[in-house]
Amino acid sequence: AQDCQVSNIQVMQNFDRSRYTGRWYAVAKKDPVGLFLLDNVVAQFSVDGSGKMTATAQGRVIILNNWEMCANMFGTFEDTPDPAKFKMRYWGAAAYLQSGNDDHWVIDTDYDNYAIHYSCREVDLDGTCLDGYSFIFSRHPTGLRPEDQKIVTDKKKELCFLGKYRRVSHTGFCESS
Ligand code: FEN
Repeated sequence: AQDCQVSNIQVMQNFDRSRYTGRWYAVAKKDPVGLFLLDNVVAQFSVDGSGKMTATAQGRVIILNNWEMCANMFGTFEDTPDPAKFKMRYWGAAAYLQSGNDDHWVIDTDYDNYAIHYSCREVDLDGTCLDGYSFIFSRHPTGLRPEDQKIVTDKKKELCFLGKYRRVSHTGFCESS
């Protein structure tokens, strides 16, 4: 399936949200149009007593007057009939951070090393994604294991985002907050 139709994108089969919990380091991202997180992106997923998934994310942003800040973001997830597809409501701890409602799809993960996330915000008239974002996550702050790199490259192709990702640097900027 590489026709770039959003409706044909394959997601993780039998997604297990409890195995997905914990800390994930963004190692690469494809940005959406508009405001986003620059780098130092770390996400933390949880599942509460009733099974609902929530998450936090941190990342560096530069606000007005070139002020560097660490953005603390929160997300709550609404289930859909597909266990790997969610609707995510998100907002920031600070008022200047944008909030919104995005699709949140888990494309592939082995739970222990890598995860590939995808969100299309706007589907074009031809069924391809006009505006979307995607994160490649690793359990390891040092990056992906060599054996996971081919899997990730193949999935980037399937998402039609190959060549649109940038490496996410981790400099420790958000580690004190
Ligand atoms: C995700 C998974 C874990 C939970 C969450 C995730 C998504 C985070 C998003 C962040 C958006 C950030 C924005 C920043 C912003 C998928 C990692 C929640 C979608 C919108 C600025 C920059 C400059 C400025 C004001 C605001 O608002 N940044 O002057």
